[in-house]
Amino acid sequence: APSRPVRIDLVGVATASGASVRGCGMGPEALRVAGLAEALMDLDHAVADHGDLRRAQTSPSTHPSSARMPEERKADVLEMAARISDAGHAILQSGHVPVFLGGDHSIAMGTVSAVARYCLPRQKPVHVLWIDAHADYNTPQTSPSGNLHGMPLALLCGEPGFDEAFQGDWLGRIDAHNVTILGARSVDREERRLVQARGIEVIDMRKIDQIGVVAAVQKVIDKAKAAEAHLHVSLDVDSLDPAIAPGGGTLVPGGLSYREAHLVMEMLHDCGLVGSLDVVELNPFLDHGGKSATLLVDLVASLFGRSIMGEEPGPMEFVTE
Ligand code: EXY
Ligand code: MN
Ligand code: MN
Ligand code: MN
Repeated sequence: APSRPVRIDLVGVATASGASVRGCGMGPEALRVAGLAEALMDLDHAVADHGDLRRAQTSPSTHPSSARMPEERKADVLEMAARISDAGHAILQSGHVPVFLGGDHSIAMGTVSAVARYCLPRQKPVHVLWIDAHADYNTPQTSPSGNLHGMPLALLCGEPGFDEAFQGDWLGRIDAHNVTILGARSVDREERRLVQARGIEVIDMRKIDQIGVVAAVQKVIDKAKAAEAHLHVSLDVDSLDPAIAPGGGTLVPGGLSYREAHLVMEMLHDCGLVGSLDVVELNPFLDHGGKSATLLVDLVASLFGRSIMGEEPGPMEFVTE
């Protein structure tokens, strides 16, 4: 059992408006079917499921399409981000650990903004660990696709190029120096230029191959620990190798292996700094019999203290009061 059970609040965000492929709006339900709440309760945590944030009405025009950022989809993403930010902020205020179930990765505009709204006024720095095949650092100008799930980090880091419609709690909330991207292997040319110019730390797959996940994750942990930061983990299913996690709309070969991903989560648990989590981009329509959903549940369980021999590795110091 974990040395310190926490209260975990699950918030589903049933949307795919930031993606071009339909289906990740069903992600929250697949994670429930795969036993997410049960796995966490099995670790003695108290779990409350807040159900899903979703639009009251949907029209075909808000569904992903091949058109480049239609206004309806943009409005959809922004409305959802505002609702997520408020929901997440309330959860953090009540001292619970929010776990956001996507939904496409544009939901991180809202999730990270919630964390920043809560932590920064309390002089608590926020470090964002973005575990992803992609950098998600495009702007509307640099994006090859117009899809907003490829832009949330740029928006959060205050990158210019987003019009007035994007004003909100998320804009420029995060210092680029407090972001680490882990597992990247598909970064667009212009996007790469921005990421480098802002000094964002990218631990790409090549680096992981060279130094191993232990050294890679330890770098992040050391940085967050030195800053006494709240660590927000944003886990994109496509960080994982497509062979073990086929349930995503933007798969890239050469991702994290089963054991690498588990070790990342086990180390993150042991560091005791993680105070919030996103699990995004799971597309049950593309998954193979729940394989990716089940893997994600196991990874979340590892992050919250599941270990092979059940030993207690030390106190879990979750940052929420
Ligand atoms: N970089 C590409 C784009 O901006 O269109 C692909 C982005 C995919 C984003 C995903 C889920 O992390
Ligand atoms: Mn992503
Ligand atoms: Mn991705
Ligand atoms: Mn800085």
